[in-house]
Amino acid sequence: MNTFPPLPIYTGFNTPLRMEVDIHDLEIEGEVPKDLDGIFYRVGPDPQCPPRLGNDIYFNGDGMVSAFRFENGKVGLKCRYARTDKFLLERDAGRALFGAYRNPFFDDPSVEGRIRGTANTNVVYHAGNLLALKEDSPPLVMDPWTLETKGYYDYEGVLTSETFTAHPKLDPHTGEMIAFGYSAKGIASPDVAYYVIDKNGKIVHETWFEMPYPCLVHDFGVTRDYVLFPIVPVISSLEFARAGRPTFGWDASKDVYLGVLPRRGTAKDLRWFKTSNLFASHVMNAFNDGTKVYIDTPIAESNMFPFFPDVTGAPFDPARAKAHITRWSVDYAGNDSIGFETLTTLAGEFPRIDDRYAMEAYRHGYVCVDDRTRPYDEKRAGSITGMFINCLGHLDHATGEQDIYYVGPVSSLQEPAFIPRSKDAPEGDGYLVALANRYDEQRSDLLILDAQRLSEGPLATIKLPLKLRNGLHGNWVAAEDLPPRPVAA
Ligand code: V55
Ligand code: FE
Repeated sequence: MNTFPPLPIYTGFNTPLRMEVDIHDLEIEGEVPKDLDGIFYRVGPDPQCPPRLGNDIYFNGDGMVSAFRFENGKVGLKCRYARTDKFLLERDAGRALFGAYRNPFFDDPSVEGRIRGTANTNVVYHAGNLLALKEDSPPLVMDPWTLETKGYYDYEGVLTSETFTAHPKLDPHTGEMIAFGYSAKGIASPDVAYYVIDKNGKIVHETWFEMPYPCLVHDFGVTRDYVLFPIVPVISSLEFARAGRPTFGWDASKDVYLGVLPRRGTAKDLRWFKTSNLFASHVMNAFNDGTKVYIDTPIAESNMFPFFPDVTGAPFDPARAKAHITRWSVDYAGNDSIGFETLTTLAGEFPRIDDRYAMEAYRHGYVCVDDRTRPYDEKRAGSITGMFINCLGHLDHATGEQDIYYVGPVSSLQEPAFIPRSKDAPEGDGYLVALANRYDEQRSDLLILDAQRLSEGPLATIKLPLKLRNGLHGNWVAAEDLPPRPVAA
């Protein structure tokens, strides 16, 4: 009952940590810039209990939030589980009560109707709250200093969508948070709820619409004037779920759509643009010039999620799952076609930007690169399972230049976050922070690189005495934007 099955997602570097950590002053090689004052938050799946059904997908692990506190050249680390309803019920029971990912039909009857979220996908700070997010459930509020969980939040009852994206966008000019929930009326429902939340954390705009088919809508784009919904056929089906198959699957027969809505528009203003089948998930940035609207995402020829299998039974094709950052363009006032321009030869996913330039024309993008032509020492590091990132790439959209950091043959990287050198530094002038998985030592390091000089390698390596298994997303928050620090935090 308390042992994890000996599967790749539960063993080696993926062994669940299940440990909450406080380290006041981590060892550092090199120099952490003394004026960096803030917290790098990140979150990832870390299952508390062995899987109820004998196996599970990586995306269904309980959210473990890490907070790296930077102050005066020193760095501390705090890790806490997001105490979701699921986490608390299972801790109480001493075993897993919730079964498969986004599938309630194989849960213990005692948890029927409970929120199934794991809060494992992103941690976003807005209006004084740290929000731990999973796209199948409402935001879970945590204290930004103590990481104490306050509970799920429905915006004083105004959030009626059952779901809330893990990729809301913060408007650097207005302080608004732009968000949506898909399958907002339950698993595999086609409904999308779109929300604008003001800088004080109040929902000030809402509209509902239906997507062309029920599917996974992991990320979206926001420009100064429009909001963009890429619809890619990672379809969902209640029939699949009831049959005990994965609720989501890849349907290569379906077209791809881009929904474009004015930011304060309602369903009647929504336009659908259309193209043939392709795969996309994360968004680097989006912007508009009048009615011409652009969104930059990695695009692959086919499905990148082997655990959401092809609905026809076709095998997963890793070669066709390689993604390249591509600019989509549409004209809100024009016809329904979509133009595409590939922006790089680098294959990768997990795009980031200098978030001060979100929603507008921008120059600097960063991407996690999977480059199998680089050396990998399988003898020392073990075989690769799942997501693998061995380089960080900087794309200068103005010059087309690429600057690349390679992490070496016994390591891989997790998604970085950009930290501006100062509040008013020019775009791209700052740092990237990223976790490095040291497979040979079963340990993690947090690296700080100069975002303009990635190929020179880290300015500082913050040494962890433990490993943090692959997480999903995280964000830097400057101390001046946080609430006052409580005395003992
Ligand atoms: C993604 C990740 C998720 C999820 C749905 O990267 C999509 C895509 C970590 O959880 O539930
Ligand atoms: Fe994501």
